[in-house]
Amino acid sequence: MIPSFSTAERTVHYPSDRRLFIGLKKQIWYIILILILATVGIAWLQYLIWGLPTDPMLNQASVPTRGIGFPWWLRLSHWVNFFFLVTIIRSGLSILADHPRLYWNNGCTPGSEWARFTPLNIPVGKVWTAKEDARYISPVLGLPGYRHTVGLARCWHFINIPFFLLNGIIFIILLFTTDQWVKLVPSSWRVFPDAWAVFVHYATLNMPIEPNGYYQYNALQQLSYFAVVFLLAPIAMLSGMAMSPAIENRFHWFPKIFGNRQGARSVHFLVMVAYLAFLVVHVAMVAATGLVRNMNHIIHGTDSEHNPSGLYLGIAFIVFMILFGLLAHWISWRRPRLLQRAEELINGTLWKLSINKLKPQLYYKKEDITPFFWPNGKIPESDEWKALASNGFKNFKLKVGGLVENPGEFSLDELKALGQDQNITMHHCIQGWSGIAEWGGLPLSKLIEIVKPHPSVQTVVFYSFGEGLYGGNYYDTHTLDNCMKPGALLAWEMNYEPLTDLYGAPLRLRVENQLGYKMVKWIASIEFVTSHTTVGKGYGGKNEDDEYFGLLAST
Ligand SMILES: Nc1nc2c(c(=O)[nH]1)N[C@H]1C(S)=C(S)[C@@H](COP(=O)(O)O)O[C@H]1N2
Ligand SMILES: [Mo]
Repeated sequence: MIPSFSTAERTVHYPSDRRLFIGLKKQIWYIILILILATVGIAWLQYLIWGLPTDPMLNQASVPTRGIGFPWWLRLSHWVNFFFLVTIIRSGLSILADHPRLYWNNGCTPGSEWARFTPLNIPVGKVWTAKEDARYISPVLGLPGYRHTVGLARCWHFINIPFFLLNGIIFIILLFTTDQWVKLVPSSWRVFPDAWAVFVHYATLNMPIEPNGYYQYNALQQLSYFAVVFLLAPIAMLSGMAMSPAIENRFHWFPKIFGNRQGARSVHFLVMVAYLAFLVVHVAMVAATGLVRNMNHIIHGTDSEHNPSGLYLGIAFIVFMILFGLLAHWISWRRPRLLQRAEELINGTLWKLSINKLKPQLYYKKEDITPFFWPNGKIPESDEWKALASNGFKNFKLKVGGLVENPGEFSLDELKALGQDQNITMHHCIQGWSGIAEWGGLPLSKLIEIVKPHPSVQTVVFYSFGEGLYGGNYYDTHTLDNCMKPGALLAWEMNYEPLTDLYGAPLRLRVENQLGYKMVKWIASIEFVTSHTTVGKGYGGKNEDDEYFGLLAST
């Protein structure tokens, strides 16, 4: 089922260099080593010196009478959760591959990453864009896989999230309105020493007495299930939200929960690793501690040791997941617009009603400016732009038109005479990197005031001199409303210097509650229209048209 790529797509999505590479900083290996020594190592020491601790099950007086069994809602939400988790993780891997580096610093300085999934060092003395840095990931692992498929991967990731969340909320409500919480929530601090005792058993390969999961879990099992529900899920959500430009710009403190925005991205990744580790151990333990009985628990809700139908149905569910994976692959490559439209309907609507309403606040200081700022996009190759660039854009005139009372053409000097703001803000690229820079330029609100758009205008289109990834003019659109928000600028200055060619000279856009792809560089003209659907292919921008990015870029 290889998708039918055009030649241009093929070079992007299916490059000749498809090496898989996982590289961790030396310090990370030390941390992993210390973690192993502090758990398995100490367990062995304890075992060899003092012998096995008492199995907590031996101290147990009676079998619990509450929280027994596996009611239908619990079984259902378990499998629904598994389904969404797999889809979210697979699409998350595709997103990760688009900027295959993880950092703890906001500027994503090359070389400072603690983990990287690319064998390439960033070449010096040559422009290396974030898009060139994207890596291939097999479509067996990633959804949709291949290279630079972040648009479709985000569709899958985000469409699933509201349902994943809803399933979790229903589960928690039912957990606490029934007896079932008793089984999952530890009721005494004893759970910690007991869990350790169980761990020492496992780690030294002395299998402890397993309670029948129908009635209760062992202490370690209870603690890990509890952590998956009450720690991993909330941390995944919070770290995910902390990456949203709309949220980061409004609530400066929010990403600080994780140190900073890249800390949030790193934690988001580590949560995924924790989920995967849990999944592997969980499945192994289910198999090792009475597969048939355990499968009957979670499929039928019965405690039968002999009837294998629970196991068969469980396997059938895995087959269903694989078939769904194939369907998802087919949809991704044969019906991508369907996916894009579904994402806009579900998530676009949600963002429009919530975080997109937030107004950015300007709070970064000069000392926050990051030493590095990834470049992206193709420098214009048109003769027109080259001629303008060759004499410092003295002959440049920004054309502003469309449904306005006062259309006009403005030279850089004329624009500068209209006003200038200087803002220090964080840039969030859809690929995952960020950077903080100062931007100086004309507030869009001032320009809008002067040209006076017609009341029917909802959308502002920014056309570039440059081309998109697959050719054709780069452009993007913004709602008039977002253009009026604090920080929205037509910038001619970056870090107190005139904008350089690489970063978008003569003019580039800043709309701070949106992702980077909305911030058109090398702006040639601006048009006021009633709707984005009348421009280009009608999806709201060059990346929206060709790469299935979202119309709203608040997350
Ligand atoms: N004309 C044009 N503008 C563009 C792009 C592009 O490819 N062409 N890429 C966008 C993307 S994806 C990002 S992240 C930012 C990158 O800006 P930077 O090069 O200053 O980091 O520019 C945006 N503006
Ligand atoms: Mo980007």
